[in-house]
Amino acid sequence: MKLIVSFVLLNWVASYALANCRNGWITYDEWCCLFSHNQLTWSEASETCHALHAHLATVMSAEEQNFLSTQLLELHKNDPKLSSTLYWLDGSDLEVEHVWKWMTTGDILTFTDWAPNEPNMGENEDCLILWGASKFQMGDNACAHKRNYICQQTVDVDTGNEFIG
Ligand SMILES: [Ca+2]
Ligand SMILES: [Ca+2]
Repeated sequence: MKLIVSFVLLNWVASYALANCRNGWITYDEWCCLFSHNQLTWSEASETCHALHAHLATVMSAEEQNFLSTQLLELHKNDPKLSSTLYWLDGSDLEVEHVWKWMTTGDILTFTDWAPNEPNMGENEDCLILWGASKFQMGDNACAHKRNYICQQTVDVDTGNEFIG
């Protein structure tokens, strides 16, 4: 019984630690997410996330897609420019056309939520976006465009470790 209580307490402490993202970052599961206010090219956005010890956001499931699109719709609910607002994700088909990979891991995308008629521009559009015009479903976009971006990092769980042992 004591063990179970300890385990529950440990989980609670870990959850508490997980809930702490830096100011301005939003907690989701074991992630912290930052929705940018500025616009950069895909490469610049990727470098900016790295400088923050993060990477451009990956989307591994319908739940994650739903979280990001819901957050973005809320963030832009009174924004007249919603339909022309796009956010970079970590995905690219720069290496092999039509083969979309998460650049931070090199893994092929296993989940996609393409907007109608996307991806549509082949070699001219090699970077992955969430697109306001389609309630932030995915699209391909030219990497040199300046867009908003989403940085993502794993929550630092180290703060919970001092309770172990
Ligand atoms: Ca492409
Ligand atoms: Ca496109």
